Amino acid sequence: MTPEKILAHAPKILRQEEREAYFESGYLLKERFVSEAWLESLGDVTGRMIDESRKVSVSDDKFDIEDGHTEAAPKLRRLTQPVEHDPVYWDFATNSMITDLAEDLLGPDVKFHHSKLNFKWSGGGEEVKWHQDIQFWPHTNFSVLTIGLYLDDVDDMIGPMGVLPGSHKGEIFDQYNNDDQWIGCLDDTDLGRVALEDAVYLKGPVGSVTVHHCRTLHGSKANNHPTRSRPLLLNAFSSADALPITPNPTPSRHNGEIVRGNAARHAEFDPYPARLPPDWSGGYSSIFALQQEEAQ
Ligand SMILES: O=C(O)CCC(=O)C(=O)O
Repeated sequence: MTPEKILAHAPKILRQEEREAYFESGYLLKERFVSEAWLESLGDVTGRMIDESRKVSVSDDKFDIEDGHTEAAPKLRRLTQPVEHDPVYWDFATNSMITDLAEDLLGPDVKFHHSKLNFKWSGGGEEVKWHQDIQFWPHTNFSVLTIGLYLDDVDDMIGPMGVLPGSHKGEIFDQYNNDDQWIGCLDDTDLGRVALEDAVYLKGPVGSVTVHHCRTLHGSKANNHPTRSRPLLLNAFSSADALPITPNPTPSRHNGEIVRGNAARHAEFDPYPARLPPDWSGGYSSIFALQQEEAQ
């Protein structure tokens, strides 16, 4: 759905200026946006997930673990598809203030794409290199976005989400290396052409929410804080009329579910000039493993 058509619908939770600012800059930060009640439920279930991960010694399709993860001292990179693992995560994605937020920025018909919980653990939690999302999951149009929720206070010390304002209106980069392997981020040559000095880092207390457009360049630094992790719960949605054109790299039973309004009767199309991702129909590891060029 185009920004003009979306803006013509009355907003549910944002001010009209905030919606316009999102379409102009490709990102939004809403501090203290999520209620205490949701934060408590999400905190409880996330604590249980971390405990469950103590039994894991190699990454699997649920837990993506860092080197040095042990039962006594877990070190998680990611909980993949939280919505598959506990109904609280699905309720939050589909029946909370972030669903209203998605509707305000995607229009009345909203489709769920996927979710993930990036922990960026204390004591070296990995950086996320600069990348755009749409090359991971190309759609017939660009009305696709990701909403992040900070499950703890986030400041510069623990690797906040960084975005490059306005980059959603620019180039869609090739996220392959010179050996033609997918790396899921810009290579050094492309990065050299990007004005990273203009990056904005989205910080805020627990409950703050970030939104980034599927073409916005974004990334985050390592977390070298000795004790504080940076759990960021991410949920991706699209307008119902944006249809995926490649297999979802992180399949779940909820992929493609309509969470607001109705299914689309027609697809809307924007030209998609970028290169397609590899064929992940047989499985995908994680952005961390791919960006670090770990053995697949
Ligand atoms: O965790 C972050 O800081 C960024 C996450 C991200 O961009 C991703 O997982 O695609």
